[in-house]
Amino acid sequence: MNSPPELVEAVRAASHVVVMTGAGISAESGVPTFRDAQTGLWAQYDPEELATPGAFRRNPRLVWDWYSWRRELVSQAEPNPGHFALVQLAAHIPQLTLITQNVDGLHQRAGSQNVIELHGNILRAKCSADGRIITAWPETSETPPPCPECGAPLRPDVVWFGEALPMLALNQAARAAEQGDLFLSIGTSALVHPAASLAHIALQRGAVVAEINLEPTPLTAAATIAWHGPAGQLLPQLFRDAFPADAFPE
Ligand code: BJW
Repeated sequence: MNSPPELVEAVRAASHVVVMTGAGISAESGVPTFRDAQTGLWAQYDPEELATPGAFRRNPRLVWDWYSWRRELVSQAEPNPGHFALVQLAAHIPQLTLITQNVDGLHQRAGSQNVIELHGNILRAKCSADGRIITAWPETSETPPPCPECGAPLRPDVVWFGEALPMLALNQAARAAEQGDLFLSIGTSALVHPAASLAHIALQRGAVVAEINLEPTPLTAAATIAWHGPAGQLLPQLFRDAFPADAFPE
């Protein structure tokens, strides 16, 4: 299945591509999405009990253990052809800004650089008292483990519902959305704000907005181009169609 010709043209013509990814790009690495009906995390777990500041206040042990389970899953996952295709794309376009809602670090492990993480990273923790970022913590009998600096409970360094996104990351992402000439929304249900607003900022600024996702989303009707299928297949195909001379044979 070939890429939509207008998307191939837009990729070749672009001087600044802005890519925003969501959980769907890591699905083929075995990392569960959130909202897919059968396999998404929210089909099995209640976000109100696990992914809000109130949940952590009420039951820090439950929340820490759930994130430890997910951290383990992510540690065992490997980047897939979708992640790698974005690394190749970045090498063929004058400027590519990669924004992700994912907390799994798989883009970086694939080789992408300067990834803007809007919702944090599950492999890091932070102090629940002062927000200090902690990248390594000793295993102790306490759950959650205490902050090595002040002893307050650690929490995962992710953005829960009702929390502000990291200001620097959000500002960088918004600026890129304003400046790019092609915006790719990949593997996201386009439901969670402010991340979902970035595609609309790009549209308002006249960029071509292309959705690459397994299924239609609230963005589909507004997008310039919508291409539905698994990102791990569509992104390598897009790279092959846009830059055939540099693509590895299938
Ligand atoms: C594939 C595929 C394959 C599958 N290939 N595709 C405006 C309007 C309405 C509400 C709000 C608004 N502004 C703010 C809100 C509230 C809220 C919100 O957006 N709620 C909506 C749900 C209604 N937003 C917030 O609370 C945000 N904070 C905020 O706004 O703060 C304001 C504030 C300012 C100042 C001070 C204080 C506060 C924070 C949002 C944080 C989101 N956190 C989570 C958890 C992160 C940690 C963790 O991992 O546990 O982030 S929730 C979850 O959703 C996670 C994701 O990053 C995020 C987005 O999900 P994503 O990536 O789109 O995944 P899915 O599962 O939804 O979709 C996957 C898609 O992939 C599907 O479409 C599949 O079809 C597809 N797919 N396989 C291609 N192989």
